Amino acid sequence: MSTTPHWSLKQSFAERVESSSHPLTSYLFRLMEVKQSNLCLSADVEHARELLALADQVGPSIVVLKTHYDLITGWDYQPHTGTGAKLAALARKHGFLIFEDRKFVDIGSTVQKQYTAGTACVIEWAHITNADIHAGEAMVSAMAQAAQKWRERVPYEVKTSVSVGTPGADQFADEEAEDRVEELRKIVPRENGTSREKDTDGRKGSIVSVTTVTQTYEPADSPRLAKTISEGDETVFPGIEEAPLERGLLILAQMSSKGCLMDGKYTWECVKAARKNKDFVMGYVAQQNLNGITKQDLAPAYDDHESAAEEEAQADNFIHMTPGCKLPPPGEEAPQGDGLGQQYNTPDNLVNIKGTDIAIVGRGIITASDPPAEAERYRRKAWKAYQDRRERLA
Ligand code: BMP
Repeated sequence: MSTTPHWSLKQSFAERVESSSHPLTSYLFRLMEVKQSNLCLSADVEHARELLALADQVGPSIVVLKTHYDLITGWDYQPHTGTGAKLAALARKHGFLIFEDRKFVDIGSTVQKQYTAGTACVIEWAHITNADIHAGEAMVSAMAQAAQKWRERVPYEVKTSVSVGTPGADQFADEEAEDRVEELRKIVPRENGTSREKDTDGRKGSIVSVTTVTQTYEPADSPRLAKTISEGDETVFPGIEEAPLERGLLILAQMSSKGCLMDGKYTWECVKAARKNKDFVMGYVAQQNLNGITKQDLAPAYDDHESAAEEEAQADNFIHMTPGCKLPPPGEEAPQGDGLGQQYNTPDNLVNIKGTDIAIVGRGIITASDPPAEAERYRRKAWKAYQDRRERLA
C-alpha cells in the first residue's frame, strides 16, 4: 500500500465538493460543512412512531439517518403519506439524508424491482441505499439504471402537509414504545443551530410532533419532491438548498462483524464496481478508507485479469461511512462489543486513524438516557476526529 496518504484524506469536505462525481455526494459534503457534522444515526428502534420521534429529536446533530425499514413495527408503506414520506419531511426540516441500509443482493432484474417497487418503494424516500455485491457488478449497473429511470419519472412536485401534534401514548403499539416516548418527552430539543446541551433552567422540553401527512401533486417547473410542510411545521433547514433528487448507492465493501467473510478479493471487486459506476455509487460502507487503493493492497494474489482500474485510483473521491462506532464507558479506554459479534471502534479511531468520513452510531445513541445530548456528544467527537486527521496529515 502506498505510504503517501491519498489526497482525499487530507482535504476538507468543502474542498472535496468540486471533485465529487455524484451530485448527492457533493451535496452531502456541503451539508457536513454547514452542520459541522459527520455523524449518521442508525435509527434501529422498534416502532415507526419511535423512529419519527427520534429523527425529529436527533435531526439537528446528524447529516445522515440510517434506517432498516424491515425491523420497524408499524411502518406505513403508503408511498406518499407513509413513514418514508414522513421521514423525508423530517429530513428537509433538519437537513439530513436518509440511508436505507437494505443491503440489496440478487440478480439485476430482481434488485431493480426490490429497489423501486414492492411494499417499501425504497427509492421514493431514501436518498441513499446500499448493496452487498456478492451477486456481481451487474447488480450495481442494474440498480443505477433503475435509479436513472425513476429520476426521469419525477416531473411533478409533491406538496406535503404534515399536521403537527403531540403524539399521545395511545398512538404507540406497545408499552416499551410508550416508555420511549416518555423518555423523549423529557428531552429538551436543541434550538436551530445553537447549543444542543440539555437545558438546566427547568424549561419544559417540547415533544416530537409528527402526525398526519397529506399530499397533493402539482406540475413543477423544476423537479422537486415533497417540500411544503404546513400547519406549524414549515421549516426547511436553512443554510443549504434541499437535497438533489438523484439517488446514490454505497457499496458494502467490509463489515464490522466478527468473522465477516468479506475478504480482500471481494473488497477489491467492490472498488472496481465503484469506479465503474461513479454516476450512481457515492462510496462505501467499509472499515477502512478505500480511496486510491489497489489490488496489490487488497488481494495481491488474485488474478482478475483487470489492471485498468488501478490507474483510476488516484482520482477516487468516494465517501466512506463506517458502522461499529461507540464511545467507551466512563473510565474505560475501548468500547466493548455487543456479545453478538458486533465490533466497535471510537469515532477517533474510525475517522482520524482509519480515514472514514462519516461515523455511524446506533445503540451508542439510541439507548442513552438522553439521545439528543448523546448524539451531540458523538457529533463533536467525530468532527474533532476529522479535524485531527487533517491536522495530522497536513
Ligand atoms: P449499532 O451502532 O447499534 O451497533 O448499530 C450498527 C448499525 O450498522 C446496524 O444497523 C447494523 O445493521 C449496521 N451495520 C453494522 O453494524 N456493521 C456493518 O458492517 C454494516 C452495517 O450496516
